[in-house]
Amino acid sequence: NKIGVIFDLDGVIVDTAKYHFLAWKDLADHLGFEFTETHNELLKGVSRVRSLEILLDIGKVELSEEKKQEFLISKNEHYLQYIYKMGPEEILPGAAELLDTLDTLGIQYVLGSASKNAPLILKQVNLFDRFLGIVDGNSVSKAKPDPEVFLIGAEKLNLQPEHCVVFEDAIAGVEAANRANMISVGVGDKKTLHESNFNFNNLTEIPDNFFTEVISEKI
Ligand code: G16
Ligand code: MG
Repeated sequence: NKIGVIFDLDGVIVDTAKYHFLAWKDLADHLGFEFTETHNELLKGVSRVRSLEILLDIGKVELSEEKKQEFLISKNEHYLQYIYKMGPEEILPGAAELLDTLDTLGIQYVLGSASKNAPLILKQVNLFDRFLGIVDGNSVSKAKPDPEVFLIGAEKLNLQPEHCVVFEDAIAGVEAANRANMISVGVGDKKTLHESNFNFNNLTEIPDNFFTEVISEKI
């Protein structure tokens, strides 16, 4: 029973949500309304365009298409200032060890992220070359919770969806994995991610026999 793994990026491999927050908050300040960390939760795993729409809803602000495009560009430029300062020390606990384990077991893995900056971020933390493939916000036409991003991931792994294990921190991502007929592993709060097939607070909690026994028994 050959299996493969698909990793989400933000919230699983690195925490870029804190940089998205700073850049979105700056835009909200500019537009004259409050944008909190609680609001920021709503943007996790959501595409850039959709994030702006949610932000504008929060501030009850209406903008022309032209203005929206302008702010999408300036937000991303601001966000990238933080990304360029990232290094391998920002890899989340357990992530590098998990990739080592998969290498040892001969299990292949790809990235399945909503971010259009995913290749750059992986390069910043020196993980780019380790992934068999990258499916990101540039490769999909439908954002999570649509399963497209993970189904393309399965193609890259050359595996049936049922043989793919998805690590996700966002509700939309868990839903996308479930809709793709994959095994979903929620990383983070169990109550929030209750739809996932398995759940861990972080990647250090994954038991040694997870791939060799737990997952293989499920498929
Ligand atoms: C990430 C973040 C989202 C962000 C999205 C798009 O998704 O969680 O908050 O809006 O990427 O990012 P960008 O503006 O870089 O294209 P993921 O799927 O890696 O968790
Ligand atoms: Mg995520």
